Amino acid sequence: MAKQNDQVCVVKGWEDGPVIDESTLNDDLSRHFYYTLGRNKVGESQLYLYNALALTIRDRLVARCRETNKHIEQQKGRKTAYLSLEFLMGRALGNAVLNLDLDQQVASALQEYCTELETVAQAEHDAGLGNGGLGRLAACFLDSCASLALPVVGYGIRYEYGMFNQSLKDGHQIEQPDNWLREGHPWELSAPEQAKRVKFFGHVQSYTDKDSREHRQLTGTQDVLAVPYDVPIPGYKNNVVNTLRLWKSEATDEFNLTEFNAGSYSEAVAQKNLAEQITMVLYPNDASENGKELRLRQQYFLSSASIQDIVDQWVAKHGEDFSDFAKHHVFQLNDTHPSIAVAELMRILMDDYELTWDAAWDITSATMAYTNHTLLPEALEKWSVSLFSRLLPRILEIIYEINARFLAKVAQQWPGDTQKQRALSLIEEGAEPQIRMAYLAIVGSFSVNGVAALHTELLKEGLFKDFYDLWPAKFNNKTNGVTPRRWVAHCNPLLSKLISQSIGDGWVADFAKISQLRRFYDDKKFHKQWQSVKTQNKQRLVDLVKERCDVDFDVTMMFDVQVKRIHEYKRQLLNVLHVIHLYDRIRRGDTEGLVPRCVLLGGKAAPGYYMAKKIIKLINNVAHVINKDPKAAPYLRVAFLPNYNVTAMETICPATDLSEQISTAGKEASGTGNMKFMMNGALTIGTLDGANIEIRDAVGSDNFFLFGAQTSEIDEIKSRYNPAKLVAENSDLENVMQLLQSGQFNLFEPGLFDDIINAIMSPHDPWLVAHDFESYIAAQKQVEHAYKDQYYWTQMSILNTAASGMFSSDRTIAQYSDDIWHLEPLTINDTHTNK
Ligand code: 26Q
Repeated sequence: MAKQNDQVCVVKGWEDGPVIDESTLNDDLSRHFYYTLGRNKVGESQLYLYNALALTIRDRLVARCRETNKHIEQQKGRKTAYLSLEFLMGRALGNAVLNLDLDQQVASALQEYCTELETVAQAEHDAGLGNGGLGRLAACFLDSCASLALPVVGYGIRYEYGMFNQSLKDGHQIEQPDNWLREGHPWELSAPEQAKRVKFFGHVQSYTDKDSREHRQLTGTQDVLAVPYDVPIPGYKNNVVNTLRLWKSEATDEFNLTEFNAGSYSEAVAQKNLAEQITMVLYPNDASENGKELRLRQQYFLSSASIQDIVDQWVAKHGEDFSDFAKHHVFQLNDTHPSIAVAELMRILMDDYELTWDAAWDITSATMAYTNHTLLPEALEKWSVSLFSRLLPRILEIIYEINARFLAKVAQQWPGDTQKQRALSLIEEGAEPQIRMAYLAIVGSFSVNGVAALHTELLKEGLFKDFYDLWPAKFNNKTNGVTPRRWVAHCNPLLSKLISQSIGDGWVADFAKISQLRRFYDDKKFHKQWQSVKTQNKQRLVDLVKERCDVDFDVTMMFDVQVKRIHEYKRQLLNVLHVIHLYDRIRRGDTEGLVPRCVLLGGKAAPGYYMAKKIIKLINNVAHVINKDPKAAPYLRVAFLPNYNVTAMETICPATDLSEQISTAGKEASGTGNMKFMMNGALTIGTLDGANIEIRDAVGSDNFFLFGAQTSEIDEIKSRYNPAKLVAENSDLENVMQLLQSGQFNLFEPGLFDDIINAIMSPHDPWLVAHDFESYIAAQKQVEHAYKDQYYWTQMSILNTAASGMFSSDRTIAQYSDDIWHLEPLTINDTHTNK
């Protein structure tokens, strides 16, 4: 499209672009291969073929994306902007082929190149723009929004470097930069003409307009450009293609010019670097790392660019009348990371469009909604007031004003209670006053939600109790979910085929239908097929573990898996203690009832998290000792899979028998790995924490291995906690600690694990590892007992998959839409493929 005389000029006959259908896929693939990429040999690297195929698929996505946007433009209803510092997308190709229903055409087109989709797909780098659960949740949500035909746009950051690549050196984690864009990213389309200007630093000035109204204005700012890169998000076989808009920071031109005119060329270039630094790298911590200025810049950069984008679109369509804005827009804040958007929308409405405080506040507090993802008080985000006043002086003013007005309400509710005011203030007083971002998000939002039933209850009773007392109606639960497209249909094709043969293929779009599998739980033939699928999936994991860890797993053994970020609260340590216990039994010849197991652990530690890194080293040392002991080989093999990521999980979850979800009760907000395993027929050994509780409720207590202290018991246990006594009274634990202390796992590295031993033995251990050891070991015994009866185990496995319907992110998103967003689904016919 070209613009002429302010008229949009559309090429006749190409209003919607050329017609593209399946029959042209072959031709398009070769055109992209030979011409767009300029290759001429079929034997050329898979990378070119991957790129040609991605571009071929992208053409089809672009056509549908345009159509979807047209519908969103025309519709009168609301639209959601999902703001997140993280979108952990993984690979896009396989998912796009699945959602566009192109498997067969792609397979036949690739035949001409003597290859297949699975091979070509390996060339794609994971888009690892997230740390873990929160980022992957955002990615699953986008898939579900598109699949439910909901008008939702994701806003995030186009990090040049995503989550670091993890490798191991002598069992220690080594971080390497993830240069994921090096070989190009064929899915994105940039729109530099829609760049936004984000203002940092500067000074606030007042001026009075002709009606004697006072206004505030920022001067002397240092501006950075936010350039959008759009990634298409295809819905499942519904012709909807939504957009994920990722912002890249760039220097502004005149910014360089002023420096250049002053004769300081090098400073100008250095300033350019400063601007481009903002979107250079993802922070690899999944608990807040306090105080880093660059992180705050990222947060404001995303929030400001995204809010400007929506407001600019509004003004282009409706002019400067914002009275209906809140009817048409919702901003969902993925944790507090983009919560500065509350103040930014206020700033734009007041300073740029001259709305009064009250008018701006009515709009802001009716459009913002906040999702909390953590119960750990130490993980709640805070920023120093002094940093804010330097970097974002106008935003700080607005936050002060929000706080003043809010504290007046608090004073009304609790007259004379200054303690209450201090406790609820958005500003935490002290030597270095801090802004409490969660409080800003709660005060500025009409909805506050937790991510699992227990989590939401604990927020209401604990962390946010006073706010709940003030505004009970704001609080709601939205139990997390994961997309069954990626996490079953795509990653487990064998199981998908079996399921579809049995109950039809409606489950992919409507995962509640998966409950129909229950019918087969006592069907012998079905059992055999179910087991055969599991064994084949295990073989794929065997190959991966051999290649990455050089450890021999065996499909006839039980696959016991814990993969997730390494955190003390997730208690990988407890898992290791069980492994050491099994090894101790083997050494003592106490092998009766032992079920041969392959134990797999994987996950990244935040680079500055000392204990997490020690735990990785311990896992590797324990694995090393066990794997080289021939006595252990028939019973136990242990591996730590380096660089656990989305793509690795796609091989891991279909192959898992036993899913380890063993966090200290009350600490894991939800968990989502637990759901992926369940869908793929794994049984869970777990505590009553996060969504485990709902998983157990759904599948029935007989089909779940429960252990450990409950949340309600934790305080009392802590008040009398004495690990030394527990060790003395439990010979299994005593033996395990003995082995650890004896240096069995660190023969040439004395003292290496002292900090771990001390943590377990500390009466102040917040994670209660020693306390839950006994019941964990007992639950593991039940697992063995159950696994020995393969018929019984297979029944439970089928029941787990059959009961996993509610853990589809389609269900979660339907609830977000019904209760918070109030969106109308789009209906889009396939105008491009003439279907
Ligand atoms: C904040 C400030 C500065 C630097 C980093 C951060 C930061 C980044 C990522 C803080 C937290 C995160 C990620 C948190 C996270 O992944 N939480 C998980 O969210 C999942 C989805 O709701 C839940 O299932 C998990 O229980 C929860 O731990």
